[in-house]
Amino acid sequence: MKSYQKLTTYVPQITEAAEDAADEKPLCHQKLSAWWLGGGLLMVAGLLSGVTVWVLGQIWWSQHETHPLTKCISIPEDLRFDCYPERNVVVTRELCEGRGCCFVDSQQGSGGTSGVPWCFYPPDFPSYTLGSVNETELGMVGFLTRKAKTYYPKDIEKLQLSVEFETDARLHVKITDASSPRYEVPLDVPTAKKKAENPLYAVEFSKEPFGLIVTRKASGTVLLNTTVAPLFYADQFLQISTLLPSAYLYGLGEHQSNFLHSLEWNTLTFWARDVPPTESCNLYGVHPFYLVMEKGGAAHGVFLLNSNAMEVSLQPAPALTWRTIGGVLDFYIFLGPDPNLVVQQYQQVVGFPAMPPYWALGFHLCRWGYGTSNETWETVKAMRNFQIPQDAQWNDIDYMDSYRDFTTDPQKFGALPQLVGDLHKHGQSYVMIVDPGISSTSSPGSYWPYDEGLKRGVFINNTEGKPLIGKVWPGLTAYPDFSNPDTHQWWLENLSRFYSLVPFDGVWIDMNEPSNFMDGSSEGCSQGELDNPPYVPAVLGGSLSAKTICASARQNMSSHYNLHNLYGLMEAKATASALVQIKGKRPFVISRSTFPSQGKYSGHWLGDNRSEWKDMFWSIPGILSFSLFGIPLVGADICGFSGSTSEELCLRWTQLGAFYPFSRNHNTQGEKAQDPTAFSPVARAAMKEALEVRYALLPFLYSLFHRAHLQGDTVVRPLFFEFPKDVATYAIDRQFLWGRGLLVTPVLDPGMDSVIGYFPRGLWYDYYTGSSVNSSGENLKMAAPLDHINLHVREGTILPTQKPGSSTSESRKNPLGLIAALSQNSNAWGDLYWDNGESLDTFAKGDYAYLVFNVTQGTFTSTVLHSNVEATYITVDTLTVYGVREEPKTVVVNGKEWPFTYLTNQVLTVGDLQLNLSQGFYVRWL
Ligand SMILES: *[C@@H]1O[C@H](CO)[C@@H](O)[C@H](O)[C@H]1NC(C)=O
Ligand SMILES: *[C@@H]1O[C@H](CO)[C@@H](O)[C@H](O)[C@H]1NC(C)=O
Ligand SMILES: *[C@@H]1O[C@H](CO)[C@@H](O)[C@H](O)[C@H]1NC(C)=O
Ligand SMILES: *[C@@H]1O[C@H](CO)[C@@H](O)[C@H](O)[C@H]1NC(C)=O
Ligand SMILES: *[C@@H]1O[C@H](CO)[C@@H](O)[C@H](O)[C@H]1NC(C)=O
Ligand SMILES: *[C@@H]1O[C@H](CO)[C@@H](O)[C@H](O)[C@H]1NC(C)=O
Ligand SMILES: CC(=O)N[C@H]1CO[C@H](CO)[C@@H](O)[C@@H]1O
Repeated sequence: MKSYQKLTTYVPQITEAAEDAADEKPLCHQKLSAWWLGGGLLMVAGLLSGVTVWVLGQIWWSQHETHPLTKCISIPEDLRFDCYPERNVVVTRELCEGRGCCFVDSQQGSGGTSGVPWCFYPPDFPSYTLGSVNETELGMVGFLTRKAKTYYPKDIEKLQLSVEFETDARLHVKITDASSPRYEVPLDVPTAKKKAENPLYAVEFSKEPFGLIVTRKASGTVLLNTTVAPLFYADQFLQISTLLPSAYLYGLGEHQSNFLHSLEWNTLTFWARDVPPTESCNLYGVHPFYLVMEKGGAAHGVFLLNSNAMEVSLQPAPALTWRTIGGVLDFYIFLGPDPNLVVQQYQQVVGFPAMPPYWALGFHLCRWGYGTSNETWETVKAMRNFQIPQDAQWNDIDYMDSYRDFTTDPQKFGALPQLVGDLHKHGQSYVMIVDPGISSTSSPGSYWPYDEGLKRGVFINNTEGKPLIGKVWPGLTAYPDFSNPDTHQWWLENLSRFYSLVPFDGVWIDMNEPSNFMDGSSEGCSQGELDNPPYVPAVLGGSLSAKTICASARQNMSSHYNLHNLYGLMEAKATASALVQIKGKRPFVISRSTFPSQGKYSGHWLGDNRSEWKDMFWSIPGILSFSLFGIPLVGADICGFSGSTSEELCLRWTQLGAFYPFSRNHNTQGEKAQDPTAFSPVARAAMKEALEVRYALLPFLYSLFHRAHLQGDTVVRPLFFEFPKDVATYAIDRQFLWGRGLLVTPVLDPGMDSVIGYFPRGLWYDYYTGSSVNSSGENLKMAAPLDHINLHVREGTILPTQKPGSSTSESRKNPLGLIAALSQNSNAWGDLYWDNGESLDTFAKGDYAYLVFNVTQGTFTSTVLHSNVEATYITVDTLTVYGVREEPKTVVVNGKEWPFTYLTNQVLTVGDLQLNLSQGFYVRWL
């Protein structure tokens, strides 16, 4: 919706840090870097608490060396692991050697700005030693001991290492304090009952210094080798490094970056933060999960189940360092071996995503600043007038009375209940924003959520045990503590009260990092070790309390220090559960902040992007990454949130956004309208056309969501998931697939009438015409006039489609079409999951239809594997077959001869079928 920076316009008394100015891109976690200028002049540039500081000074080189230079310089630059990751100091030889580390300024090598650390661990830096290892039922346990202290306070001297062979493809490695319990993420994870019998992995240890080595048995590939750098396990500094088998690394969100991460000394930070997406900054969500493609096309994944502030440093060795400031080291390693399986195996641990209601896959429209319910209504009417598909109308915070949750502005939004009634009458849905911050300044007795919240003790407290007060939209606010079960009940009661006034269909939860327009609280934060830990990861703003609440704040389950990154997850859980209780239907929740397992409760939008071409591009790596995180219901604000869009950008973005799993156009206030009706007839028509293609493909999209829900398949899919042996696909993030068979190649630059896309080896059919190209694995240039988005169907795919309507409640009544794109062997396969689109647990209850479509030997077969009453309402009207090489003489449907058309581009169409979906059928061409 909006971030705090916009507040300056409306509540001018709040001052903003320089980094937060709307147009200035904050630089996150730049290290103070130093390089030699002639004559020993050292120039230091860096970022300190959001302010760029330049320091010039004379530093005299000391000849003193603790470590023999040869030992240090013999370590290749790529294998130098940073011994001084702190950013707010200039690392001198004295400081470095004070830690017992090697200091080598690498100006001789790649130069001081390359990222090669000047201060790094020598090979004999003290670490833990592994004692004897005992077999357990599921694997092994051992103790790790450390003799020498490190330079961080409260080293834990004795650790317990447990290794569990949970499944053949899943290894669980946990390192905890051997003597006393530590905070662990309160996530329900499955536990194995017996040891895997034929694991794909082998585990070895280095005892002194301790190291864990995991190899893939089939290829001998070393997936993890933590021997390369010392293990740290202090109370507030835990660090472990590993070599990687390749530089093809993905995941590690939420960040604005290419889908394929750079390993050129790249640090990624994890601490939920409200900031418009910016490269190299910690953003709204936290997903400590990565996937690596190995040589030969196998893939593995690693998940660190830890919710503390952390960072991951990547270096070109290739190697990776995890650095977290609390909790335990709790790793899950997934062996795939193909990337789809890795993501499935990850979701077996964190949970499979919820099945969205069907309407959630329709087109959503929102803006901040409609101003009134009538203006919102006018937009809906304009969309209907032009017959542009729309399923849901949304409102941002302007619907509220003084920005307070669970209220409506009695004047401006007085007609909201009528608007919602009208939406429902037209088979459309209503979604409104709810922020977590609860206004704390209304006079007692006038604002129940606060009064009652206080009474029930549902707010997060400061260290004095009083509700912590920050500032969000309504002004001063308290923050509900969603780790407290009582809070869920209070949240439910307020949502249900509001529902009786405004019968909404879904909830948009924003600002749940949680965001705060002040740092910490209205009274600042304590000076204790939670607010000022010995090591602060590279968070934007330089402090854990930057634009959020104090880390020392007290929540029911633990400190905010531990729970911060879980705020959005816990709020989503409370909200989804409230929706189920209120409506008794599948909940629809879209959350800004996310954490592993979020997909069970909500989808995600990529936050406050800008109306710029570049931001449109960033959305693709964004949705691809969230596919890996098990949150398939994801999209970016179409046409851009902040700034002013152009017709061309908005048109291209609507074409791309028609293929976001979650497709919403959203705009900030004060900018020109950017809904499809706001543009020229030509642009409007092209937008409508793109959305109609989406609506036509919704049965296919819905079936993909079913597979995601059932077993963790991705919906939007990177090309390499389908072509893991084709290295040319590994860096692609300007194209993506829906499932295994629909390739989307959007235009991402202005002024283009063509687009270049990569086509992996095989036959690809133009979705619109059925004409094919036979690619040898090459880049192809295609026409891309303004009214066209390129879509290609992979050989062997069958897509179920449906005649589009003005909303899904309309389109769902229409007949289905089937598009079969034949492989070179003239086969194809597809499926359809169909149910009423809104009931809970339809699959578990058996209230669904599931059909498998198959083409072989000139025969299309629809096989009904499961059926229910919904399927009997639907007919199949048209079968279109792409790649029928010879014109058939006859077509036979269920034994009867049938009329058909055949085009020279090898497209066979059999129409007017009127076959009931719930009954199997065949179509044969001879
Ligand atoms: C391994 O077994 C020995 C003998 O029973 C025991 O003394 C030791 O504590 C065990 N080690 C671990 C890590 O459980
Ligand atoms: C693990 O890394 C260490 C340190 O770089 C190296 O000596 C060792 O050979 C590696 N082990 C394997 C199995 O690759
Ligand atoms: C909204 O429109 C209705 C009917 O068009 C009108 O009666 C009502 O006064 C309007 N409400 C506002 C707040 O403008
Ligand atoms: C916060 O303080 C209230 C009393 O103001 C108390 O009821 C509640 O239990 C406290 N919550 C936590 C997590 O300390
Ligand atoms: C947490 O919430 C439960 C349930 O309301 C309550 O019994 C318990 O005292 C709370 N604990 C703290 C630390 O607030
Ligand atoms: C499609 O039909 C062929 C031939 O009957 C069969 O071999 C194949 O297993 C079928 N595929 C599916 C997915 O049903
Ligand atoms: C603002 C609002 O609607 N608050 C409601 C929250 O829920 C309680 C209990 O149902 C109601 O009494 C409040 O009016």
